[in-house]
Amino acid sequence: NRILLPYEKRAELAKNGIAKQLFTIMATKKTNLCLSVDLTSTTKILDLLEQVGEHVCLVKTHADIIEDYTDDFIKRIKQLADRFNFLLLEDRKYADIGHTVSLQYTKGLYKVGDWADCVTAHSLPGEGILKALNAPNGCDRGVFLLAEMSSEGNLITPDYKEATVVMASKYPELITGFVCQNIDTFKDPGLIQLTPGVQLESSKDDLGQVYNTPEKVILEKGADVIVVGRGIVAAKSPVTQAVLYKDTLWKCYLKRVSG
Ligand code: 5BU
Repeated sequence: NRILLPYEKRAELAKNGIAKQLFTIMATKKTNLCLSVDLTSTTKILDLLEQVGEHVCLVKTHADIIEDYTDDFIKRIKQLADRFNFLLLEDRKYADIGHTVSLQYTKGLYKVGDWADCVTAHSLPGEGILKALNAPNGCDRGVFLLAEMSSEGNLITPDYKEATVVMASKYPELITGFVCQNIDTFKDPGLIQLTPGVQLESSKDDLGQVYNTPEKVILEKGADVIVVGRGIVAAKSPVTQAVLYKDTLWKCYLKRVSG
C-alpha cells in the first residue's frame, strides 16, 4: 500500500525527476505542506514566501491572477525556491490541443516552461497534451494530471478518472502524480497524490469549494502533498497559521507511516 511507505522510500521508486525531488524535500524538511499563494501582488507573494518558505515543500501559483507580473518576479521567486529548498507548481490546468498547449507552456507573458518545476493539466484533450508539456532542453519537469477535483458538482466520472490514470502510465518520466481526492485513484508508490480543498475544519466556500480536514485527507484519502490556500493566506497571521498547518499535516503523515 503506497500510503504506508515513507517519503524517502517513495523517492527511490519515483520515475519522474520532480517527484523524486519533492519526496526528498518532504523527507528532509519534514513538511508536506504546499502553499497555494493565491495573491494578486508580487510584493505580497514574495513577502509571504520570505516568511514561510522554510515551512513548505511546494509553492503553487496562478501566474495569471497576478496584477504586476514581471520577469523580475520570477527571478526573485526562483531565488527563494533555491534558498528555502521548495519547488514551484504553476496550477495552469492546461486543457487544449497539444499544439496550443505547447505555445501556452513556452510562450506569451508567462513562459511557464522556463521556471515552473511542474504544472497541472487536464487529461480531457487526450495524450497530445502530455507530449506538449515535455521538458525544455533536458531540464527536470513534471506534470500533475487532474484525476479528480475538490469542487462540488464537478463532471469527472469514475471512468474518466480511470482513463486518466491509464494515460499517465504511458508517460512515467513526465508524470509527477495526480491532483485527486481519493486513495483509490492510483497505486504506484512512485507517484504523488496532491490534494487541494483542505482546511483545519470541514467546510465549504460560497463558490463550490469543499474542504476536508488534514486527518481525513492524509489518513483516509491518501494525500501526500496537501494544498492550502485561504486557510493560510487569508488568516490574520499567515505565518503562525502556516506553522500550525505544517505541524498538523506532518503529525498525520507520521501517524500514517507508523502503521
Ligand atoms: P483554497 O484557498 O485552499 O481553497 O485554494 C485551493 C487552491 O487549489 C486554489 O488555487 C485552486 O485553484 C486549487 N484547486 C482546488 O481548489 N481544487 C482542485 O480540484 C484543483 C485545484 Br485541481
